[in-house]
Amino acid sequence: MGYVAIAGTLQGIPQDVITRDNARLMEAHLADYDALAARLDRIGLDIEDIVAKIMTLEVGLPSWGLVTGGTRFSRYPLAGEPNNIFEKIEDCAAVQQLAGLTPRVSLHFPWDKADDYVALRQYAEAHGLGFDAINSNTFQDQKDQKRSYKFGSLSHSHPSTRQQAVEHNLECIDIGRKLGSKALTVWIGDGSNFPGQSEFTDSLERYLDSMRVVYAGLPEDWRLLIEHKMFEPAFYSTVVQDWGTSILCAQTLGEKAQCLVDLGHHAQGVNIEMIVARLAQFGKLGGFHFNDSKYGDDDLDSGSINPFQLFLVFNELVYAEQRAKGNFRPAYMMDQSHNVTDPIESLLNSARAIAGAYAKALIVDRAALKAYQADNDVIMAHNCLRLAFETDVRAALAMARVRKGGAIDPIACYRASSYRALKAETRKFDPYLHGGIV
Ligand code: PSV
Ligand code: MN
Repeated sequence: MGYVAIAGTLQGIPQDVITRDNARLMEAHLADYDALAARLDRIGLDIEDIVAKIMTLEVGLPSWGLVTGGTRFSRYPLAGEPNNIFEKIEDCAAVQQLAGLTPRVSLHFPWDKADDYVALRQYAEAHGLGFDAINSNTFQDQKDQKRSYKFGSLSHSHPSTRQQAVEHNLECIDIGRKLGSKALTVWIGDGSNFPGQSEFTDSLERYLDSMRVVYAGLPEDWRLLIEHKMFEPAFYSTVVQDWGTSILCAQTLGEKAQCLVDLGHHAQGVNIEMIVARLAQFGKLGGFHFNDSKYGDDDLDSGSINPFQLFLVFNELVYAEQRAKGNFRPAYMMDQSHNVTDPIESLLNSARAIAGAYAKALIVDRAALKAYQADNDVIMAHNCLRLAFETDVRAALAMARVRKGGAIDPIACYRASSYRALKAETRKFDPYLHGGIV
């Protein structure tokens, strides 16, 4: 099936809608931009350098984040939401058009299975999109699957179940090659719900044995991203529970193995920005799943609960980027579940929050910060961060979007386009579809 044959328009948000909406806001935007430029100039920064840097930021979209998510209690579908990976690509393209920093989609298999990956790649390319890390799924049982993952997958006590999980990961690599992806992200739900249910050391050994086979199947220029998670679905222990186990596994497996940090996968109160610094320092920070949380793995919109934490994470990322001099390239992706909002609007807001945190981290006066730290001037060192965080950088973000052909106000523009309502006219809608993630 070629992409031409697939229903849907190649143009998601009509260009004239973007142009019209930008014209409406341009005067105020330029006034805000000049004011921010003057403010940055006073602290020795050229706004043009900041905008140029913001324009280089790229964050992958999660294919599973384009449909309304759900909890284990219910899911409330939205008319006009996508039914398959081709329709998800269309929605990703709309996000990319408006926000300009999400040029790739991260797929999840088997959720995103297609008959023809060459056609899928062409379809994405025609929409201006590529593919980010491929995610394997050995945390659910699929129809016709021989062995169950109820008691684990890559670390399962039975070799045949481990073998099946390994084969699935190898198949993901194979699909990813066809799509032009360059990384495989492995998150497993393996763990235990009861003390005594499984042996910590043995299960990690079995996991590593399986991962060695997956690692051996990686193409030369690929990375293997290990995603840790402290709990859920296993609630007593998980096999890859934290960044310590993750980095040990990555170091054991080799160069191409790195760690992926999902912001929702830690104990409450954990200093995640410090984990970021440690992983980056030892060359093992390979990827990110951005989201936000109040309690656990809530998968809320990036920056919606704790924007200061997001800024502090980016403060470490920018420092690592500057220290590495071009040799630091973690794959930034979002991993969110949009249960009560239009997913496109949530992703647009998240893109803005992520870019905003990056921009604020860029304007931290690092020379002054180092000097204050050396002098143990606590308040002034802290204020170096606070002042950057408190700066309103929205005009710089808007300028970066406009220069990429995007919108000054992405959500206003999206609403003006009636995109979702138009999709609701052509896309199949099943209000009784209750699965959490499809
Ligand atoms: C697990 O909670 C996770 O963060 C992993 O990245 C999965 O692939 C994703 O969520 C699935 O929703
Ligand atoms: Mn994740």
